Amino acid sequence: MATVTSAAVTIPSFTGLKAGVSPSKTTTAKFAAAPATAPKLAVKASLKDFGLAVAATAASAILASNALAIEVMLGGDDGSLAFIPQNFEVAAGEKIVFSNNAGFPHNVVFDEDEIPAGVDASKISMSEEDLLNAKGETYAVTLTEKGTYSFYCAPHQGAGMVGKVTVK
Ligand SMILES: [Cu+2]
Repeated sequence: MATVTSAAVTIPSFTGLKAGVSPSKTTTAKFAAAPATAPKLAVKASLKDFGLAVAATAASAILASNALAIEVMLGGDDGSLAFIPQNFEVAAGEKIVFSNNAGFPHNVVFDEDEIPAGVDASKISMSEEDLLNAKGETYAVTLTEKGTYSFYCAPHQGAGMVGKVTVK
């Protein structure tokens, strides 16, 4: 009940401020006030859409740090032993970040018989004994040779934890 009331009060007051401020500033001194008014309005708008603004900032921060990147989860929230997504495409040179999620330990091993000719599986794989043991641990790889690559999780290959990526 309290939240509904405060929301109902807050939103009209924002609207009231915006409607009241912008015309009076602009008419008073067109050239001096106009540049000052625009940033103020922008700030109010971002406050009003605070949740959206935060989400957008987080997303752009991630994009900025990995200009091109795709994230693949290791293990589903439902306990499934799988790569999610299991079959996907990337651009040549796009970073693939495997992120440990659930049902670990996991790892990422490319199948030397199911990768493009000339690619060294050992250079793009984790070693079979190397495992991601905690949630949030990652293994990142960048594939530059076009073609299809099959990979698996050594501990769970028998349980069907396999995946495929097509580099375009
Ligand atoms: Cu696994």
